Amino acid sequence: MKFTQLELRRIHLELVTPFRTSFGEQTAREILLIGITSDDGTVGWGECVAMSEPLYSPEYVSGVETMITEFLAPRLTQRGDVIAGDVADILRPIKGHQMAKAAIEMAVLDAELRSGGINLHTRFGGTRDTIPSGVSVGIFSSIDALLSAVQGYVDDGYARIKLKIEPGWDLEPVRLVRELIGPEMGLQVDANTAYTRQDFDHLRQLDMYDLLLIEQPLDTDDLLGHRDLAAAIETPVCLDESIESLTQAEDAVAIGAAEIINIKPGRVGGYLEAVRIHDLCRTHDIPVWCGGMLETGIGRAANCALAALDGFVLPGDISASRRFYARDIVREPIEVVAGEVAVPTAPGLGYDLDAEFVESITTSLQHVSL
Ligand code: NPG
Repeated sequence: MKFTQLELRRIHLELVTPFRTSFGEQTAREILLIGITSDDGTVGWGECVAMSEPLYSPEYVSGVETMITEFLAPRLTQRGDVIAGDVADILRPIKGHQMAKAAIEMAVLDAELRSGGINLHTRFGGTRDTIPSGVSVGIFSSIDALLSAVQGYVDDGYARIKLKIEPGWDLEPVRLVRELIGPEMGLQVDANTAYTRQDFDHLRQLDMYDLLLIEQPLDTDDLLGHRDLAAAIETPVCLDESIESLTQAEDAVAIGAAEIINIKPGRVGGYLEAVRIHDLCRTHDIPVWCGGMLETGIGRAANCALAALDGFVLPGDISASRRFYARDIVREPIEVVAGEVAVPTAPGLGYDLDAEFVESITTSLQHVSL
């Protein structure tokens, strides 16, 4: 397709409740939406998962804006005709910046699918029409507050619980949540790199709570540490932050550092790389699941199509829109019914944008000619 314009639109959404992880607390989400317009007037949207500050990964919203306007958009212009399958190669000379690249590829993919009247779920070929929904539960200032939040999510019907942990907020919360939800319900923990190689004996104590996995306990670049931890504890070690590409996934699997992988399309440079990582993991019998980055209905819709692929054998962090937002920016917010989310089937990524609401929460807007 030939594209004529790129729109960079920053929106502000308040969270319904603060979300605290080992790297900080969020009470609102600044989200960069990328709109791309083709010469036939089709508009595709991408949602960038970068946060306002570089606390989860090096990328952040203002940096992504600069990256796109100064370096990525000109590469698209130079190329002329663009299809989604070529975007990663077109942008490859620019090092890193996976989230910025992913947002562009996502917008092109949406436009391409919309103009062909096809849905992402169909394009990916997922065999399920609904997917199990897991919820991510932040760190609380008291155990009582945690337990009451978890009970609320159990009542909402979620299929599994993920608890954010950090040193000082791990064994006791996990023990009490396991007691609350019973032995059958899926439970996993996410440390967002909060532990070190000195913590193996401590983390081994989590083995008694029958967790599905422990996610990213060690530093992003500590692959060997994760390999050693995987050998030292029974709880399966899952990588998130450490995996930014197919090559890194291959390496981590080869050395035994990733017994499970959390696939986040934004983190790995796009949905198409996410599918390639899924395919690799299937070949190696490595279970995968789809992570979440507090996406709006745009990202949630696309994540559903990805999570419908066969290798996604664990529930993803694809919760209801209202888990984080009182009002979503799409007309049909994601809902959880009996622990499952229906994979959207409208043309494109699968949602219908609520343009008026988006306009009302826009905090900045730039246009770049392509
Ligand atoms: O359900 O969208 C969701 C949130 C899931 O916990 C979640 N995401 O580390 O996986 C993570 C965490 C995160 C959120 C990371 C926002 C970075 C930004």
